[in-house]
Amino acid sequence: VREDLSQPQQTSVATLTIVYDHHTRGLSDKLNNVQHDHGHEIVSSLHVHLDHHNCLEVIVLRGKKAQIQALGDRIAGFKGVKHATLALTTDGKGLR
Ligand code: NI
Repeated sequence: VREDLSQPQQTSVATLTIVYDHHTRGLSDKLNNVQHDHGHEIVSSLHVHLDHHNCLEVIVLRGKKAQIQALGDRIAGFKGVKHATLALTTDGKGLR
């Protein structure tokens, strides 16, 4: 997997986990819009309402590693996103 991920053009699969406050003005719209705009890279997402303020979202991404990382960084940088972690793996084709 490490070998696969050393190539920026390699197809990778990743989960982006974010925790955010849905009361932050405009954030829910922004998250929704970016996921619609990147529908070809975003495979699925799971949303958990943690408490009155906080939401957890796990977004599954697939695409070129560099693009996936850039998209992850962009979402992580949205105002109101408290924590973001991107876990990269491969599509498994190069693995036995
Ligand atoms: Ni929620």
